[in-house]
Amino acid sequence: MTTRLQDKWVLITGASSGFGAEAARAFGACGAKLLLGARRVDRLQQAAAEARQAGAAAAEFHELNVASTPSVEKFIAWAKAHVQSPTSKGQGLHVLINNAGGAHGLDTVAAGKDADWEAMIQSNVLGVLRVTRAALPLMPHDCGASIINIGSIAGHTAYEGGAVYCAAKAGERSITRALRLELNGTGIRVGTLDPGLAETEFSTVRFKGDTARAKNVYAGMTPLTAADIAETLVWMASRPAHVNIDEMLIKPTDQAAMHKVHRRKT
Ligand code: NDP
Ligand code: 8X3
Repeated sequence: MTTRLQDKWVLITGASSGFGAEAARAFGACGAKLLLGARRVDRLQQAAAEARQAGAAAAEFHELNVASTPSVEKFIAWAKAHVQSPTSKGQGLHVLINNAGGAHGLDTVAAGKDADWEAMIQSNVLGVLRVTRAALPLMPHDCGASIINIGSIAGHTAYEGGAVYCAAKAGERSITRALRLELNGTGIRVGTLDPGLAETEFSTVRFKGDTARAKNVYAGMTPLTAADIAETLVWMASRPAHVNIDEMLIKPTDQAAMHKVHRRKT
């Protein structure tokens, strides 16, 4: 029997754009109750409104910087007040999606910048650890709860200019694997969804606002969309409680491998 998401609390980090905002809509369409976090609160407000429009039973949002332990602790205290409120019937947090992250720069190691390296490790690695550590006590055992981390094809294959981002996503994969071992016996499912090229704000952030360069990443090919990822997240979280989707690599059909992308002449 599939796991029902109706009226279940779903926490999504990085819900202000891309995969996270679209996941809010997709879980909202299942009637879930959403807890959304990111640094841009105006964008969270928009994502929450769209999720309610899609059918969310609730869509709450709060500022979150996963690079800061105090910010994560404040955010999870806020989340706890929601999931343990008397009207919540003691359900707890049913789905945790560790999505916040991204790449900063495409410099070689020789030309790398400390600030970019630190931002990537902070959000993609330490952010996942901080949020998971704080949220775990809110998650019920033996009823199909899920932790789904967002990895990347970059965690499977290194590429020039991607040393730290690739290392960060490979780290996310190892964290996911270790956590699955640690939580064995609790009934909490642990998985990673690892996308290839997907057109979101990812490349604009990587290239520090250079939208022309960002657009060029997807030139002549059909990338994944945020909706593709959101739909897959809902599918993973709604499998029967005894089914754990460990690791899923999802790529555009035009991307046969990291370095093999078919591009049509435009
Ligand atoms: P976006 O740039 O559209 O979204 C990134 C999200 O992460 C934003 O909501 C941003 O919110 C949030 N975020 C970043 N840093 C922090 C932080 N320190 N604290 C809190 N929130 C943060 O890109 P995507 O939707 O594509 O990216 C989502 C995830 O998917 C990332 O982990 C990315 O690495 C991964 N990914 C992306 C792929 C792609 O090709 N697009 C492919 C594979 C994986 P805000 O700035 O408001 O804080
Ligand atoms: C994002 C995909 O190939 O740009 O994780 O690293 S890629």
